[in-house]
Amino acid sequence: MYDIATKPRERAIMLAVVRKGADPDVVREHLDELALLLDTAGADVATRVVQERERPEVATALGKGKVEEVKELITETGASMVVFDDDLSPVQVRNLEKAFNVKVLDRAGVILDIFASRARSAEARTQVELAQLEYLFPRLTRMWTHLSKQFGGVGTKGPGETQIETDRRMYRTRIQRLREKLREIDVQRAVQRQSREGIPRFALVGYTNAGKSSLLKSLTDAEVYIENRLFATLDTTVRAFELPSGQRAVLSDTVGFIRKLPAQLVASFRSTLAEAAEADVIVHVADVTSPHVREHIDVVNRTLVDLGISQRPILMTFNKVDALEDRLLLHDLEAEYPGCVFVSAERGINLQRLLARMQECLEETSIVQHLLIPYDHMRDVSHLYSEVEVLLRDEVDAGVRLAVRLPSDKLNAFQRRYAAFVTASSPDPI
Ligand SMILES: Nc1nc2c(ncn2[C@@H]2O[C@H](COP(=O)(O)OP(=O)(O)OP(=O)(O)O)[C@@H](O)[C@H]2O)c(=O)[nH]1
Ligand SMILES: [Mg+2]
Repeated sequence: MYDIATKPRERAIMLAVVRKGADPDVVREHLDELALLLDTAGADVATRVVQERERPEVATALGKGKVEEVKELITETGASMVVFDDDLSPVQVRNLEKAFNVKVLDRAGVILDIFASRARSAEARTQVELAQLEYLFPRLTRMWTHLSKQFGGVGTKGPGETQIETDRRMYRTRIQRLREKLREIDVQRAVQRQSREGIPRFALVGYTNAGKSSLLKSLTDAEVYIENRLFATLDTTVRAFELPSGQRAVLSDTVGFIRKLPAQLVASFRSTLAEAAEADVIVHVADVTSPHVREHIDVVNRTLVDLGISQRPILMTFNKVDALEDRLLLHDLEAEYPGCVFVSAERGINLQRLLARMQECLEETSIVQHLLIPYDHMRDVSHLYSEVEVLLRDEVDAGVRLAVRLPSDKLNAFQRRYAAFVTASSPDPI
């Protein structure tokens, strides 16, 4: 992986291969975002090239004429790399690098590079390294095969090929080690989450730069890293806060999403994202000032589906209303996303309303159960306090009467565990 973030700023030529008749606004926006990604990675854009084709050329993505044109542009601008907004196959990268004599990356490669230079915690570093190796593995092995054919000796077991086998084994061993390490981290995280069992959990998710960390900070006073760059956050931070009812809850902030997030990253960040996966309510934060807010929402929703966490109740939250000029947009969005909230994390606008909606969403997804526990089972009472939210406690002749609230998906397990004590309902309204 090219470590472009630690080097002096580079110059890049950006390329998009689009179908004939593609909407130029959409193409521009995708390239604007790629430029932002490059900026974050430490490169400036020398120029942009858009090629319209029915489908990308198998060998080089671009047509012959375009390859020549880009070659000239490289000489003219002194660019040191060519970056495609589209996924490139290992063969395409190899052919293009040969033609251009500078490095060639695709969007996934740039995103991986940013993650690699920003990962700080052991967990994030392990996850990024695994994603990088998995991304590079097919590319390198095919490249090596190609090199061995080109440079290796005649015969089936030339020295080149032996080296490839050794390197491949090394890669595989490393990938194996990293996977094991991540499994250990998974277990640790699961234990941490278990210790918070019974406390309602909310997770902030959203497109990168939407203001998730800013919201965590303003809702919980957490000291978190906020920056006007993509992927400022790569870890999960969990902080306690209080709902309007006075009930304690936790809120987590995690890595942001983006279109074409490399599948390898999504896969290896699963343990970081597990906090969101197990949340009672997902707070989906979108930047209302982005002209592409709806597309961003779709990208996030699709990523949630990929991660298998789309069934959770989602509270749509539009951030940065302080900077929004088009007030009419609010009415449209309100109609499109009923029950959504408009806030400003930075100016503290509407945060009470957001908290109230969070509580409502939680109540909608939770179920109240009533129990009567005889006095000789007091241990179960203390268990309940650590496992679920106790809404009401009464001491009556027959024992302790409790009303507790629990997430609906825990109901079956709960009813099995406390079958002997669950009563139909409370004689008194809560
Ligand atoms: N105008 C305005 N800007 C905001 C608001 N909230 C956050 N920002 C800005 O938006 C940028 C991104 O904020 P973050 O909180 O880092 O966003 P994030 O969603 O955590 O981003 P990643 O971690 O990179 O995915 C920063 O420059 C913030 O100052 C807001 O309410 N209004
Ligand atoms: Mg963040």
